[in-house]
Amino acid sequence: MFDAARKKCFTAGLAAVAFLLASSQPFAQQVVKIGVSAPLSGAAAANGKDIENGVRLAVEEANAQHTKLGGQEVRFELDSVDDQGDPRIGVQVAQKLVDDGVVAVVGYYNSGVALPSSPIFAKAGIPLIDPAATNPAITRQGLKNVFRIIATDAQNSGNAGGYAVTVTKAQRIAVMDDRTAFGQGAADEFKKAVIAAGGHIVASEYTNDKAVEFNAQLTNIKAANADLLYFAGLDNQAALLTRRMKQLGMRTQFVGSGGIADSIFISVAGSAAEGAMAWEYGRPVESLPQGKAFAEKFKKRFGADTLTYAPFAYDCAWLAITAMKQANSSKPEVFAPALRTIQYDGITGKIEFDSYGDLKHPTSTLYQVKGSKWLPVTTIGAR
Ligand code: ABU
Repeated sequence: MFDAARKKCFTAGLAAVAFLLASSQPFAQQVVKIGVSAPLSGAAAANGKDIENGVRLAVEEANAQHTKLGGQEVRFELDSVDDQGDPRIGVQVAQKLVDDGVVAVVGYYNSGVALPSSPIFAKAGIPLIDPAATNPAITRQGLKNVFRIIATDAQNSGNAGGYAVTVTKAQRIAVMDDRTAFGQGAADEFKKAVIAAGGHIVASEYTNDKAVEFNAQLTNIKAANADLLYFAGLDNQAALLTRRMKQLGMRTQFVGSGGIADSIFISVAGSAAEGAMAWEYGRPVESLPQGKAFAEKFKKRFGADTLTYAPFAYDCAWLAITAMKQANSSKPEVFAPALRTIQYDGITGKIEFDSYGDLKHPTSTLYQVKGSKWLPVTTIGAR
């Protein structure tokens, strides 16, 4: 009898504790979701993972700082989707992020995915911050709250075209692209800049982004006696192209557009990588004040070096979090205006936006492979 009473009392106590815990919910941490859309599977998965991990690191740091908004501690949560580098999937998973209640999104890797997906966030009033996709049109769609913290292809490939004529003094320039929204646009910007600088395009070729064989194009480029080939495509394909150029005994200087100067290119190209050049967005991160520390903490956290875009993705996430802190709110309609006027010292440099949401002071850097390493040659601002 005595035991039964004790048991009843114990059960009632448990119920009271459960009630207290439940009723304390209004004071629990508020969850703030930051979305990521990137290719986490398929050919570009390593670049997509790099972007995702950049954001993950920022989110973990912000949580360790016990960030408060509106007087209440918040917990940032990464909500990551795999857009597979496919525009159709990109649109579907963009809607999923909106439905999940993300307050800001870091994306994209592929310009071809960013272009049809970005209007979904604009319509929902959610800021999109782009760490890697560089087609100029992404920020020229008349959409509110689309930002990009990386030079556009008009800037990067524009710099490349001018430099090829005026500094490299290439006399006979060939261009090849992968027909993606990125590659074709970058090739066009390069050609415009070459012609504006008084240079000569002697061959204009294209492939598709899945191709692994380039005999027809390289035969034409060789026949045109080109002294420089500008390839607007991505790392893995660029590496296969340089291997084939070497097999064909071509002495044409290879110059890549953004998305090539990474360890994937070096490992796939092998000895054909030596001497290759590529124009990449921004300054060499390790030369920037916080770059070395970032590289060390990234390696410690993920056991691997960053590929190319993790520092940009990290800055995108911190930019969103900083705007929330400045506005003291995680509501997109409240903190988005802070993004438009923000002045932020990031891992990748000073971030400040023009009226389109692009960098006010973009830069790009020419790299060359020497001793199986990409080394910076020169950094220049936008034309
Ligand atoms: N900017 C290099 C990544 C590829 C793209 O923009 O589609």
